[in-house]
Amino acid sequence: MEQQSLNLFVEKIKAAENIAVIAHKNPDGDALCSVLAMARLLEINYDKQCTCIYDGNIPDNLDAVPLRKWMHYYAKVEEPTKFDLTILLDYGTIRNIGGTIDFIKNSDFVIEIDHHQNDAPIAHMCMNDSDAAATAVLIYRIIQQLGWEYDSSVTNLLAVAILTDTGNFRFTRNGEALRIMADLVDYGVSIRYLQDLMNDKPRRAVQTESACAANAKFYHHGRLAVAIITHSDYKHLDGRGELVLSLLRQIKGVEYVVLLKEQRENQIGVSFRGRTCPVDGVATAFGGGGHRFASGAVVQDTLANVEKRVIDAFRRL
Ligand SMILES: [Mn+2]
Repeated sequence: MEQQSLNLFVEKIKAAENIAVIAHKNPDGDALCSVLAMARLLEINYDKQCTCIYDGNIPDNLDAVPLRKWMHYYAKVEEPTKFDLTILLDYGTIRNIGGTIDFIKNSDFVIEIDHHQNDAPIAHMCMNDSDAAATAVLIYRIIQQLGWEYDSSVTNLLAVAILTDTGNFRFTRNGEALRIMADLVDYGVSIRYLQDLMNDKPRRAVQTESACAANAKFYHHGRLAVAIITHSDYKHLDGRGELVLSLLRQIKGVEYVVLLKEQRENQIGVSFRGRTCPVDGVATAFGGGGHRFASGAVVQDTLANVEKRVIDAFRRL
């Protein structure tokens, strides 16, 4: 992190009367836990009470993370509605922001801290690095550079963020996330405890997701697995349906996994996963984005059409 940016960051925090902390819509582990960790860090180090705001749904398996109750659904935020400073974390692109966009637009100053590839950042100041395995990694760098104090909620939150965004370290491309996790474990974090905390989903969610995996179809000599969650089952899905994706990824010969989620009529959420081949290009072709091996898009079309288009897109890969 550039010292100049960090100095301005601290200056803005100190001067702000009210601060919002926001991440992408339908927060995953990194988005949710980075928001909560940042809010707690500003409380510990600067005595600031931040407003943590989200849009969409928070997965059930993240219900027990520390400080979860600090998250406010955007439509229910009453006071304040105008912020001196917004810290925007782990959002990717403006398309992923959702209903919190007005808070961001109305803020006097916006600072973003993100590890997504993003050609059009929207903040006044960016502390981005797409080589970081998670946004929580960037927060840990800030803690170290600024010598911030932290506590066990912060370390547990950062650990959950890193575990979820790296797929339990499967997606790391360098040792940084592992070195940070080593520090967190030395501090007292128990990975087993955190895994148990996340493996505590409603029965219906696990059964819906395993049935969805069981009904998947396979194309292109078994290299592509396509699973579908229809609208009536969508409410039982936990977050993005990571269980479906992880089950199908375990099948011999499957290189790509695609999960189609009928969020509403003619609006299909698509999750792409690549085992060893990248899927960021195909997500971009569908108007989405994300990471090299884990990406997604939201497509306005019928379920049947999106299914056809997906099968066709992978014909050439
Ligand atoms: Mn992330």
